[in-house]
Amino acid sequence: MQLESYQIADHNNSLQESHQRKLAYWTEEVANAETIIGKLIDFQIAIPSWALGTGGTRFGRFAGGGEPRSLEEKLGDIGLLHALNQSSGAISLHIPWDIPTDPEAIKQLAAQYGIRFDAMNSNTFQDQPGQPLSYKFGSLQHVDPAVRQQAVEHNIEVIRHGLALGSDALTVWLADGSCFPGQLNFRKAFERTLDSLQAIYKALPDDWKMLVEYKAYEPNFYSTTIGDWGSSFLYATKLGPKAYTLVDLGHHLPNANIEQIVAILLNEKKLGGFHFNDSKYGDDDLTAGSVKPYQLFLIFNELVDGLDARGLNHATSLGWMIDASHNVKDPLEDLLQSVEAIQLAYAQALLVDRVALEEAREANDVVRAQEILQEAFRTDVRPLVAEARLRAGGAIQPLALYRQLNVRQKLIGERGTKTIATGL
Ligand code: AFD
Ligand code: MN
Ligand code: MN
Repeated sequence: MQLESYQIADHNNSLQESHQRKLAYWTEEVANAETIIGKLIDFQIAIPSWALGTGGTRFGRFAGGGEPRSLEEKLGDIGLLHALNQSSGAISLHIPWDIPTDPEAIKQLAAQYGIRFDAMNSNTFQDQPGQPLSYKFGSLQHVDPAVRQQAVEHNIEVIRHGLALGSDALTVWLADGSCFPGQLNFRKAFERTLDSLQAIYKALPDDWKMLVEYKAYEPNFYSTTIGDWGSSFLYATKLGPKAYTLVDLGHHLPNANIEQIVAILLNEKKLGGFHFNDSKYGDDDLTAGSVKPYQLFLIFNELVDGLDARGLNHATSLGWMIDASHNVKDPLEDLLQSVEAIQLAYAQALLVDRVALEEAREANDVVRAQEILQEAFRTDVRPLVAEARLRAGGAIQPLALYRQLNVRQKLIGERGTKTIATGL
């Protein structure tokens, strides 16, 4: 299904008056409103191909209907999102779930929707049909060099697919680790993983980035070989200048201070990318900003501060991606909510009075510092984000329009109720 521009225009016309009323405060009262709107227009958030179907848990999966059955249909879904919000102009593919049969045709289709190819993801956490050796006991860390070699070659193949599509980054997330004390020699597992990563790094084109994702636990429950930002940072440092750490918000132990981790990695020039989601307990993959919006704001506060301190472009210096999918929402509605939550946190971070904040810090004025942050966080920036969408050609209220147009019903009509998205 394709959205027609008149549908967006009609929707925007019907909301124009109340939108302008809300926006008036900004244009009259806030000096940097125009700058913020410009930055919001530039800020694109990549959609992972695996978030377009119902995620499920290990206890079950409740498919919602009309899910994309192919890479072409996944691009179609992101095309819909992007038409609605003009902020989802990138896709992150997972190999082998998304191997394009005709890369040129896929590239053209993506271009029609205004979508580019963000980081490519390799998969050595599952065995694929016909695969000679198993990853049951790990991939890049495996005790058997033949398994490690197979996993290295897979990653190199992922780079090749990415090159054909115009991507410029490889994300490596490993399930490698151990389930029981005594199972693994930690030192050897670390060294073997480094060795394997080095072999992949050698095949990385000069203008590519390698993003090393860490995760505290699951599917291994005793140890994870790249389990925290420290080990990811070590690998990224040992690998070289093209390797960076990727922060997935759900991959920390409870109560970790993610904003501090982000600040330090960015300052050390080793922060490469982000996977946005939210969680209550662990890798819950919930909608960004749904549980801890203040934490999301604090993270963006450090991102804006750190990027500005190094004179970096907010939109292009890091890889921005959502990594969320679960059982109980329409995946497209969920993604619209996540993108909006990310934009709100970003806009609020842009509002922070950084000069005043620094002064408060220098004076040890703790109360004032908190007031400055919360002043920004408690400001309703929704009209600004809507205005950015409007100017870029999107809808003032993407979610409302999605529902008005019965998009999901139409997708079910086209694809059927019992479709399964390729992937997990
Ligand atoms: C994992 C990681 C990740 C990986 C994905 C696969 O967050 O980035 O690619 O799930 O579904 O938990
Ligand atoms: Mn992730
Ligand atoms: Mn995850």
